[in-house]
Amino acid sequence: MSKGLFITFEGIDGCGKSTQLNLLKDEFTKQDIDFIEVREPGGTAVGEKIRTILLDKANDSMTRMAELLLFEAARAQITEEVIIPALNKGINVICDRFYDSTTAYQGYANKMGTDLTDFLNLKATNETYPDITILLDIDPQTAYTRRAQRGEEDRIEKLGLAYQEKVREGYLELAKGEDRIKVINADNTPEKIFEQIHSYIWDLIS
Ligand code: T5A
Repeated sequence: MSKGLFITFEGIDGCGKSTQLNLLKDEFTKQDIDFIEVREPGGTAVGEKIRTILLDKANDSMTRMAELLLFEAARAQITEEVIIPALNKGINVICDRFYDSTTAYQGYANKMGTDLTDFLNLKATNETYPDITILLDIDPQTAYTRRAQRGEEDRIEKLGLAYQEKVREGYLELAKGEDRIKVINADNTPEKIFEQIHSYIWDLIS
């Protein structure tokens, strides 16, 4: 049996990942393609508890190292409990964020260093790599305006536009060295963005 395809979505806060992920889910469902959807941090009972701690804005005293290790703990749990078993059964996995988020947010923007984040990412995932990563690139102000319509900000969103700019730079730097990362301009209509995602993913499926 061939392994499932591991597809991840990445980008700064409010870049439109969930919107595109939903369009992909609809398309997979229409075409009777087997998949599961997961998100990071979260996606397991343990992971959802860690997510609550990470995003709670009352936890503004959280150190950068504690934050990094909590993201990795949630990732270790979902990778072993959900992602690897699904891929081994031939089920495609669509994941809203994976270890590239840690590289961009903690490695680059929080300056923890990518040597450390690369090492922890590999350990937490038992070297499970995405087959394709869709990076939705957008300027932080546009993403902020979109997010603002939704209301309250979480602990990480509260770090502001300059922080999101560093995250964006981190992602773009990372994409330069990784063929699997497809950078897509997310300042477009959802339909136009999805056309490009569709073409990248169907190249792999067919
Ligand atoms: N994090 C996560 C780390 O720091 N390290 C890590 O290792 C990991 C895994 C997760 C937070 O944790 C951080 C990153 C995050 O700060 P989250 O709640 O999952 O928190 O946050 P996000 O992943 O950023 O999810 P959001 O829901 O905030 O944003 P999305 O999914 O990117 O955006 P979406 O699709 O919900 O769209 C946002 C708004 O824009 C509109 C939508 O309708 C919605 O209102 N929209 C568009 N409007 C116009 N044109 C388009 N093309 C649009 N697409 C969407």
